[in-house]
Amino acid sequence: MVDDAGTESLRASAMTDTASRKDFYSRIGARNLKPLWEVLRGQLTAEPKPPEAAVLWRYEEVRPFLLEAARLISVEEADRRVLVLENPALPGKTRATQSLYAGLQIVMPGEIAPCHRHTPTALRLMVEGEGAFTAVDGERTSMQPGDLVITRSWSWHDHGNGGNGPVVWLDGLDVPLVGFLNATFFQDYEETAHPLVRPDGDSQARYGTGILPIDYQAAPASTPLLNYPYRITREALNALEQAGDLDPCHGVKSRYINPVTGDYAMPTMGAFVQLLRRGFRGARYRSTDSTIYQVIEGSGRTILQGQTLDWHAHDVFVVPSWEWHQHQTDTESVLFSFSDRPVQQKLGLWREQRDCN
Ligand code: GTQ
Repeated sequence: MVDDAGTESLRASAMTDTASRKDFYSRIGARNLKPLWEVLRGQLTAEPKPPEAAVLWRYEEVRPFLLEAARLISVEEADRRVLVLENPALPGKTRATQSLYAGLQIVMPGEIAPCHRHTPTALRLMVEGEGAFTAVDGERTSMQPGDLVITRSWSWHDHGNGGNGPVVWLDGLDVPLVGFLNATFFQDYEETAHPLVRPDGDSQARYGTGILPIDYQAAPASTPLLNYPYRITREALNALEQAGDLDPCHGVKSRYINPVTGDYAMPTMGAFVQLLRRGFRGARYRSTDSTIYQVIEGSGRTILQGQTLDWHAHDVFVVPSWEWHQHQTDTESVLFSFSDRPVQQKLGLWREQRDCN
């Protein structure tokens, strides 16, 4: 329908415009050129628009699948027997968030996940079982539930289980980030296990007690400590809680550090742990680092925009970048979490906002 002559001519010129623009785009496209004005606002968004979704994996549901996987495939064949926690909004991308990977790894009694190394950094948060160990560059560390174990970039590592039942831990790796930077290298070791060249507990004694060997000079990008035992972390959280060091959004929250430099334990992934007392009702908070949480102890919920994630011990969940959220607990709870915060902070990008002071 034509209302009047003016409108008709406007429409005609808009149509010609569209046609001639399309023609223009296709001619420049052939020369690998694109018009920025068609995409500018989609890329320079007013605020972060993360592609990942908030999501929760119930450990109770995943555990039987891990045991089934252990019957289905040997560790020799699988190399790493892991169920990847893939964000449903990033199908086929094998990642929990845009920048980080998470998975649950199961090792059965007597098995050894063979030795290899890669430029992506890995963290393990022990979930269940007794007798697990990781060896990093020839130093073994035994893993108890709640321990954080670090595998720095390009270090040889194999995992084993010297106990009588299955062991499961959460793997967190910066594979997507390192892949984005095209800096991925991977190498298998010629043997299943690296020879042990240092005694168990060596890195703890050297770097993890508040004293350093007198001539130690290195300022390594990743912590030289292999293991952050939960026994020690939990005691510290308790003491801080007793001291009344409570944040309205985070309860008692600390970050894992490289004891030599005071920086984050890993250059690409920030790891955090927080204690939320029973009946905690957190104030709303958001930050630009999409975060993967693992519930070490307790139960509660995280309320996001438009949905609530109910969590119990060992569940894993994702809070996307810049999404308002608040934590609440039913019982006293400890949450482990990790994100790409160190990278954002080094680049001057990280932001946070809170509904409290
Ligand atoms: O244990 O080295 O979940 O290389 C993914 C890749 C674990 C590991 C993963 C790996 C590992």
